[in-house]
Amino acid sequence: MPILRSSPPSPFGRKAKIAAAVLGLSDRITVELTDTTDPNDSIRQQNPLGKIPALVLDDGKVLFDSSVIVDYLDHLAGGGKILPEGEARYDVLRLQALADGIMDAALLQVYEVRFRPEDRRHPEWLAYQADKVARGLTSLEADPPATATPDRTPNVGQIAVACMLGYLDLRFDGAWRADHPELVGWLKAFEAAVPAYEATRPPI
Ligand SMILES: N[C@@H](CCC(=O)N[C@@H](CS)C(=O)NCC(=O)O)C(=O)O
Repeated sequence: MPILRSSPPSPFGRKAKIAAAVLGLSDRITVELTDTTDPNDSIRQQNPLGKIPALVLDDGKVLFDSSVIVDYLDHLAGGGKILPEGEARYDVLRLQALADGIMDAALLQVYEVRFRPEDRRHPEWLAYQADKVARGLTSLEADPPATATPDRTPNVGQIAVACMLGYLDLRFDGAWRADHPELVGWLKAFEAAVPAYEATRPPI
């Protein structure tokens, strides 16, 4: 059975877990806790980048990053379910890239604070990353993704946006909510339509 290396707070790992759930694959994947900061954790052998998520297949091959994993899960489920074929695929991949990029910029801010002593932090660098998050949210607020509904499997773009907003809730106290009413409503609909979102909510 494939093993998903992840950790509850990881928004990228959450993407893979929600993708597996909406594709009906959760029972076919084991989730194994990973500590990326522990040099003895086998993640560094499995993924040379030492990042999660990583999906260890039965033959020992390891897939990363999250965009590759969700593509593979879609393939396992028959294809075309969370990643449409044809022209629409590129809208979904673009949306995923935007949400992933916002998560990257948010994560870099968290790491700057977590890994650097206070006197060596770089405020301009933090502001540079914060601007990426702000611009990304502004563009999504102006042109929100399609609303998720219970009768349609969400695509990887929608899943990534939900995980990104969830990460901003977790690590930035949901400050985004004040200025992005469209996205607040969008996430509410996603939560109602996709039970896996609540099931994968990271502990505070
Ligand atoms: N582009 C990667 C990003 C993955 C990522 O940044 N994961 C974080 C946890 S959410 C991580 O493993 N950080 C540890 C590190 O950067 O060493 C993906 O989509 O999987």
